[in-house]
Amino acid sequence: MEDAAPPRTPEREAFYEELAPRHMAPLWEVLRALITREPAGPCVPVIWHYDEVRPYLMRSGALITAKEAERRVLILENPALAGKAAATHTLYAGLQLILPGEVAPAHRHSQSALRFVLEGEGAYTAVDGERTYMSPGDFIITPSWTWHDHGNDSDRPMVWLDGLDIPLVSFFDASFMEPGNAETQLVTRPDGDALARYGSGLLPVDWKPAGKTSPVFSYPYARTREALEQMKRRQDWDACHGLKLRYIDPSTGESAMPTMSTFMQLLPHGFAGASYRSTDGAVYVCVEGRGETRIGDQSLAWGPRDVFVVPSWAKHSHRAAAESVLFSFSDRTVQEKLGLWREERAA
Ligand code: 1HN
Repeated sequence: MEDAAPPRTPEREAFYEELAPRHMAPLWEVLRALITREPAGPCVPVIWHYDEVRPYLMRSGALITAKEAERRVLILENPALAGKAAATHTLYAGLQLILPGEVAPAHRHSQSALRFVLEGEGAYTAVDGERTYMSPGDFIITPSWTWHDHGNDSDRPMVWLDGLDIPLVSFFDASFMEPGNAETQLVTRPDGDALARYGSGLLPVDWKPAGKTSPVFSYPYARTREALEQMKRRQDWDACHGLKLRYIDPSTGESAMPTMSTFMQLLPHGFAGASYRSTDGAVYVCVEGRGETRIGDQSLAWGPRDVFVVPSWAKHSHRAAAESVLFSFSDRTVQEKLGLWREERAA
């Protein structure tokens, strides 16, 4: 295939003008833009430093209540996707604030959501009748079409990163939403119930999966960090990823959520990773440590609670100036199911 479109001639132009009102168009004029040799999406690398973002989040807290806002969130928009409520081509990210005594009322929607806790302790999110109390570094799931509300009974602000598959669901034009008829859903199960039943290497003997999302909806940081800590002892580092784990549905081994993959990785002190790229653009959060991620000719320097984006198919490498832990999420699981996912390591 030639790299340039065929030349336009007056005769061709006249023909195209006849096609337009008939809702037809010549493929050969757009073929190269449609079928690119490599991913060529608009998404660019970007970082939000928590120290810079936090004052704006707190100002939003003075401006509107969680109840009035329904969800008091500052959307993290990719600069190349301004106004589109997207951090990458397929993923939404935002920072949500809930102040002491506030409630974010119950609703449900087709979009799946993940929460990654950044600041505060002891606010809860309720999913399907069970409350999970949140601590920094916890990864919490709100599965598609489950009732969820949040509340902060603690005496400090609570902030978490929301990750949703909003752009993906919009692409399929498959969005449904329903407000709850009570602000807070009825608690029908004790805290920790799901983790005990499904997240301890055991399953209730006659249990059958009811949906496509992990029955464990809270993955506490203490457990994740302990796994990484134990694994460190073998000194078995991946050249690109350090030690990288994926969160799974323990009943299937699949991604914990059907539309988003989630990961936690540890980079040892002094790590200088090899270059890597994959077709899943990702949103990262630094949980601990400090370092930088080089993406093409840019360098994003990160520290705790900073959020950054690595676009699809962008060559990147991580460096860690101190032992560091990074959480990330992407659409990898969707691409894998569709046979589209690719990766490439530096030769
Ligand atoms: C949502 O339901 C939450 O439940 C957060 O906390 C962010 C962004 C768009 C649509 C729904 C939440 C959201 C959202």
